[in-house]
Amino acid sequence: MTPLQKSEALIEALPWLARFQGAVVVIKYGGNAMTEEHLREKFADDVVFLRYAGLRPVIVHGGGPQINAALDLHGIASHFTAGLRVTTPEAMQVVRMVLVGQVNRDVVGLVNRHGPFAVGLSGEDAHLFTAARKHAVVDGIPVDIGQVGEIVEVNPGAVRALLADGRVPVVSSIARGHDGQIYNVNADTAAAALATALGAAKLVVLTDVEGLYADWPASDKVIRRITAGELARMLPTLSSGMVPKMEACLHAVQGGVPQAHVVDGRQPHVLLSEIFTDEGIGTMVLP
Ligand code: X2W
Repeated sequence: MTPLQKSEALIEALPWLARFQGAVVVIKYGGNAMTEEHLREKFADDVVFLRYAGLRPVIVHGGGPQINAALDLHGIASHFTAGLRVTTPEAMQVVRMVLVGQVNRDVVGLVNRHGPFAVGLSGEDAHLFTAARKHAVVDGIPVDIGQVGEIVEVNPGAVRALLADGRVPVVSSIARGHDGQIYNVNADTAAAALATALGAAKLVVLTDVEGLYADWPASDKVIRRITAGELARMLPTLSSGMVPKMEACLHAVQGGVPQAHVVDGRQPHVLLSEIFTDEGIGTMVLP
């Protein structure tokens, strides 16, 4: 790239810098998007870039594959129903240990290579997420999926305080219940609930697919833009892994977040491409 081309690439970001100055952007960092070391570092670089550019990024992380590996080591099998982990009390201990004790620490550490920005918290902290037991229904039949939670209340005070202090909150998707139990919450769902409660300008879900496919598996054509209404009609036809991600985007937009995106975390610097370029990337959900 010539110096002029570099300058032009920077100046393309100007309208977006102006538009998102001070804006809260909730980023869901999926476990599938964090498997490669060089991509992890680029993700953290992007987050710190956003922070220096005057946005207020908040990370909600997943860790599905990391939980699977740990459950394996403990000799516990992994089962999913409708995209959600069937969470027995013994699995719950592993889920919490991996998300809060391992993945959260890793993400905080990556961001903090750049300075004292990231502060990790579990959804249990300061009543950030309160959940009730989720009752799953598959083909009209109720299915017991254990300690999986549905968020019923978000208290974003601790996150707001960290943002006001210039920090980057890094949140694990564990919730407390009014009943004294702890709950495993799908991280896409948790990110959407937090984006809504914070009045975020954007929700960006980083995953390991290019976006929402128009006609999977017949074609790999990605839908660039979709309205909440169109998405709601499409939801029942989606594959189970895609459902929590697209539901999260739908709920965030229905909850007042102006735009929600599903982007491919396997692409380097995908976060910057999404926020600062005219073309955008992945699938955008609009009201
Ligand atoms: C998820 C929480 C982690 C998650 C789980 O136990 O795998 C439920 O399914 P990814 O990497 O974003 O998939 N919880 C209830 O969502 O991680």
